[in-house]
Amino acid sequence: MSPAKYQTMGQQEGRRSWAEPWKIKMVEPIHMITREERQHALDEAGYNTFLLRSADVYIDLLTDSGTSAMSDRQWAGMMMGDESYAGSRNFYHLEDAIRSYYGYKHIVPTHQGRGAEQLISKALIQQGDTIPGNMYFTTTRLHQELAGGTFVDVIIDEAHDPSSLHPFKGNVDLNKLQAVIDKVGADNIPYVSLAGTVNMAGGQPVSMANAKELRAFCNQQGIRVYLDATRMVENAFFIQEREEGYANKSIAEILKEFCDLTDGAWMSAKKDNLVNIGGWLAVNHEDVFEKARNMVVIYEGLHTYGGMAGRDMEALAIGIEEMVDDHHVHARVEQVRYLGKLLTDWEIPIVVPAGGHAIFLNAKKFYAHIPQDHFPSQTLAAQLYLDSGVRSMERGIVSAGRNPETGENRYPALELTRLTIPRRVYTQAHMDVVAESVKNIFDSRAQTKGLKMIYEPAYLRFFQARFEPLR
Ligand code: P71
Repeated sequence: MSPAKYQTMGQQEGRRSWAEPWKIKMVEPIHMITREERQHALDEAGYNTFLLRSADVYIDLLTDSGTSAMSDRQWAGMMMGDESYAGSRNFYHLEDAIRSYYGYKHIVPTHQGRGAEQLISKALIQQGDTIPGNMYFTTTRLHQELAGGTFVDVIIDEAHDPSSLHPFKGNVDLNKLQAVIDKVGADNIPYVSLAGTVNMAGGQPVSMANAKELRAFCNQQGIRVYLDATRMVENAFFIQEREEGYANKSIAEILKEFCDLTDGAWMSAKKDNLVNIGGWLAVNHEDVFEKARNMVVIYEGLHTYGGMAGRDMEALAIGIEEMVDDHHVHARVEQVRYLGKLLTDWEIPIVVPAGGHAIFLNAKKFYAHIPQDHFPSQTLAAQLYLDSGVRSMERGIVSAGRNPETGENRYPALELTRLTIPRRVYTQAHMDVVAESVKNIFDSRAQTKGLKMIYEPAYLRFFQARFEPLR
C-alpha cells in the first residue's frame, strides 16, 4: 500500500488528535472584501487597525477581549437576568462564583477591567508612590499614574528577550524588587502589581514557585500583592504543564492555590471569564473593600451591579464555572500554539515560547530594515490587513507611549504585532489562512516601508493615532 498523502495534525506529531470540547450551534457569516476595498479602508483608518470597521475585517485577531463565544448555558443565563437596581440575584451568583473559584472574600463588580484598575489604584496609591510589577500593561499603568504613582518594571530579563525559551518569562525578579525597595523604601510601595500571564511579554506565565517566593518576600517587607487575574486561567495551564508537582492538579486547584498567595485581584472578565463585557475587583482586606465599594458608586454604578446588567453578571458567573474546565483551557492554548508552530516552522520570527492568548510577531526582526521610529509593528499590522483582511494589534512603540514626566517617546525592547485568538470562535482552518498571510507578507518584506505618525492623542495613543505610509 502506498503511504497516505494526507495526515491529520495528530498524525503529523505522532499522537492521537484531540478536538475542541464543544460543537457550534450558531454561526456569524464573515467575508473578505477586495484588495482595493481593503486599501481604501486602511487609508480611511489612518493605518490604525483600531480604526477599521469590523465589517471590513475578515478574521479578527485584534484582541481576545470581549470577543469570545458564549455557551448555550451562558445564553440561557442571559434570559435569567434580574434587572433590579439593587441586590440583583445575579450579583450573588457572581459573588459565589468568584469566591469559590478564585477564593477572595469581598467582591466589587465593574463594567470592565479598567474600571477595577481605577478602583484599586485610587484605593491604594498615594501621590509619589512606586508600584513595581511584572511588566506594564497600558491601562493598568495609566491608572497607577493617574492615581499619583510610578510604575517600575521588575520582571526577569528573559521577558524582554523574544527568543528566550525560559518556561516562566512572566516571573518577578526579586533582586530588581529589592533594588526598588532600597531606592524608595517599602513604605512608599503600596503593593506589587502581579499579572498572571503577562500580556505585553507575549502571554508569558508566572510560576507557582515564583509567586510563593514573592509572597514570602513581601510578607517580610510588609508589602501587599495584588493580581491582575485577567488571564490567570491560562497561567494555571502553563503551571500544570511545566511546573513540577502540578501535572496531576486541576486548573481549578492551581488557580485557587495561586490566588491564595495574593491579597486580591482585578479582572477584565472579557478574557478568561468568557463574556463580552464585565469586570470585577476582589480583595481580602476589609479596608480596601470598603474604599472600593464606596468609590464604585461614583464611577461605575451601585455595588451590586457596577456597570453590568443583571444578565451580564449571570453570563459571567456561568463563564467562571466553564473557564476552569481542563479540556477547554487545553484546546484554547493548543490552538494558539498551532498557529505558533506553523510560523516558527517557516522561520518567521515570533515570541517564544508561544503564550496563552496570542502569537506575537517579532516586528523588530520581521522588518529589520525599518527603524523603531517608523513603527515596524504598526506597519506589520497594516500589511497583514492589506494582504488578507486579518486584523492584528500593534504592541510596540506606539503602545508604549511617552514618559509622562519628560514627554519623550518610550522605546520598548519588544516591538511586537499581536495575533490574538478569541476563545471558542475560530477553527484550525482560520489559523491556516492567517499563517499563510503572515508568510506572504514576510516573503515580500524587503519592499515594505514604515509609517509616519500624523495624529497623536494625549492618552493611550495607540487607540486613535493616525499614520501615513512613508514613500
Ligand atoms: C487586550 C485588552 C484590551 C485592550 C486594552 C488596552 C489596549 C488595547 C486593548 C485588557 C486588559 C489586559 C490586562 C492584562 C487589564 C486589561 C484592561 N486587554 N489587564 O489585551 O489585557 O481590561 O479592557 O476590560 O478594561 O486586548 P479592560
